[in-house]
Amino acid sequence: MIKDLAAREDGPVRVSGWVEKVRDQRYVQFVVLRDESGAVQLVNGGVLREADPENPRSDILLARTTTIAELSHGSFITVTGELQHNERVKLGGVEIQIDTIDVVTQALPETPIAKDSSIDHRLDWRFLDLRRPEQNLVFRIQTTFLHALRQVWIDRDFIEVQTPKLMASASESRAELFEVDYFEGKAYLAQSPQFFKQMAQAAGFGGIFEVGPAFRADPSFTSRHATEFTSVDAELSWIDSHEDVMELHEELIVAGLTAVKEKHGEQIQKLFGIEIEVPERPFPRIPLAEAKEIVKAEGYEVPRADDDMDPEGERRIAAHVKKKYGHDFVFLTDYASSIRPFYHMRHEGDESLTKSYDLIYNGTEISTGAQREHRIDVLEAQAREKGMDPAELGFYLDFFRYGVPPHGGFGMGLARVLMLMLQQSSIREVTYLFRGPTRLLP
Ligand code: AMO
Repeated sequence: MIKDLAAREDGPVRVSGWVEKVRDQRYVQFVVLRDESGAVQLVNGGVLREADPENPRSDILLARTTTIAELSHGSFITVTGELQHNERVKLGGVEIQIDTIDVVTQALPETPIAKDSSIDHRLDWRFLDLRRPEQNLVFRIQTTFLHALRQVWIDRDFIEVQTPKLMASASESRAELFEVDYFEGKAYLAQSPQFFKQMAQAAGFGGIFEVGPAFRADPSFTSRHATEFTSVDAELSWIDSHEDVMELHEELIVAGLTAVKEKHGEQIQKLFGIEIEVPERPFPRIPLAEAKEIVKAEGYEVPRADDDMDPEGERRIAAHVKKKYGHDFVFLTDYASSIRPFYHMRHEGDESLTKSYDLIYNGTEISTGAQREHRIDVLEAQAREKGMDPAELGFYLDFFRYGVPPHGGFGMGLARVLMLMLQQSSIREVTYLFRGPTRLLP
């Protein structure tokens, strides 16, 4: 790998990578070669522009000079040569004097995207866009983040599950449901593993987690919505309230951000110009009604008749929390039953509120979590109240007829976490292949 060259001694080397830049000067040619680990400067000191009968290596030198002169940006080449340490070389303090060069695949001469191309145009050419070092870093960070979360789950003895993405019913709002032909009938793409996470509780699995796709037929074009996204889900039994779910959630976030900072902090600083902040536990918790009062007192009235918080309200309460507690995260708790799904447990003594929360990171929602209603009669009543079809829900309701422990969990949008962590303008920048209402390609 190119990043390892600086640590090697001078001598013969063989490297492969993509041509990033060619400087073809009269007596010397330079090539910047990049692989996924870094870049190195290649030098051709033996430039020969026309045959020299006096020179026994004339053919070789001429061919090498021509090959380099014709290299297009993005071509993939393999080079052998002499590695030399040279302090004056800015790129890693080493260069390679080229001996042989093999053009493995020559790229078309015009690269279709540039750094300043629009996001939509870059997404058309996502494989080229992903060659940028900062894009490569995004997915290394994602790998590290998920690995750290998995470690927490494994340490807590959680089981990993893969739930089906073809379903016979909706689990969230019917408005965002993708319907597909399924032989003689219809199926729906899973909006969330919700029902199957809960099934694992009825099955006696205790703590479980899943990292998998979720689908939402959401026609919006905001910076934080996709029609397909990776959902990070967990569910656990024997909880007393949603507080236990929030504690697990905090532990995961702190572990994930600590690992990212330790492993990639320096690179993130270099390529994104930002410092990763690992939050202190516990994260602030504010009941939603109180959060609305706070933003109102600070001059913003949430324009929602339905008791929910709007994105501007989320930004404002996050700014308040940052100022008051120096914290990037806040749990907004106790959402109204009227705007939460039927499976959320309601507060004893105040049926109008649920034992639920949203987690806000740098001003945007990244997660929803809750204690679930496990008492079948209450659950059935709540489903009826929300106008759900009991015939479609029968299989789910059965989970609660044969003994099920109190349980709860959360779902978290992976791309949203990365977007907010790296201060990116859209989840499109941090999703491997974004899917939206007008994007099914590549
Ligand atoms: P919810 O619908 O709030 O809750 O989704 C959980 C989290 O998933 C992410 N998310 C999305 N990300 C990108 N594009 C979308 N269209 C999109 N929709 C949702 C968000 C959101 O916070 N079953 C519950 C979770 C639970 O209670 O366990 C659920 O799906 O980051």
